[in-house]
Amino acid sequence: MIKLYKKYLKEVLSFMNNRIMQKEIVTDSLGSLNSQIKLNQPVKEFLVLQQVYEAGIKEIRTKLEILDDEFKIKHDHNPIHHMEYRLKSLDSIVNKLKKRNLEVSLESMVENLTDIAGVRVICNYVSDVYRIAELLVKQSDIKLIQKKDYIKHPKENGYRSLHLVVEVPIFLAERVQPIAVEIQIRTIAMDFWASLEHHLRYKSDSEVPDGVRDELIECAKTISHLDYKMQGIHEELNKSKKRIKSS
Ligand code: 0O2
Repeated sequence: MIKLYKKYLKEVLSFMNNRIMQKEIVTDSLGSLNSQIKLNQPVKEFLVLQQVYEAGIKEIRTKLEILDDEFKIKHDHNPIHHMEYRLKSLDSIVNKLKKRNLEVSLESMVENLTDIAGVRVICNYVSDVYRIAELLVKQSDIKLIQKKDYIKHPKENGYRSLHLVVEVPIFLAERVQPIAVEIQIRTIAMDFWASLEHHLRYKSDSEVPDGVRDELIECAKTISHLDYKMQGIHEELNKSKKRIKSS
């Protein structure tokens, strides 16, 4: 399988990475690629699957946008600040399967990896994180597969975020395919920390020194404190708005 991939890996990867950078992901990639290079079957199958995962992202994205719009109309507040999306690249899929000593095949990828389609939802306040998660998960066509609450139970390094893996049905021409989508929901402040921590970790070739690790944990605590303080201010403002309206 790897041998077959290797033959076309370079073309496919550069094509896909370009598309992902343009945030268009892989819509009509099959058509464009077919005209550029002669595809072999595994690559074609991979791209077909990529399109289904892309559809999973679109479904979740639309559902979240609808919830955000409705919330704005009803409560004069957008819980979502912004969203980011990504499809896992072919090389990170292969690396992850190898790292877990799993077979490198399309079947194994579908069966074992739940983060091929990823959506990151950046919310304004901590309460928005839970509200959005609850509203999404209770929809009748959404199946919750996994929930990791790193806000209530932060990781040792200070990482905070709510992680969900949900399954959403994709209606194709001849079948309905349930697709797993990983959703990371966190506040702007938590995202600020996670982005910098990720950058620092990947930039340093050596292990992160203990002192730096402790400082990062301290920063995460400060940020969390700030999050709850901002939420308090937001709630106070809401109350005073309501008081003014009713007087
Ligand atoms: P990428 O490129 O970000 O997608 P699993 O994904 O299930 O094999 P794990 O660690 O059990 O592995 O899953 P978990 O805890 O749900 O974390 C998955 C993703 O959360 C990671 O994806 C990161 O995006 C993010 N994440 C988890 N822990 C940290 C952390 O300590 N710091 C930061 N900055 N991000 C974190 P990947 O797989 O790393 O890759």
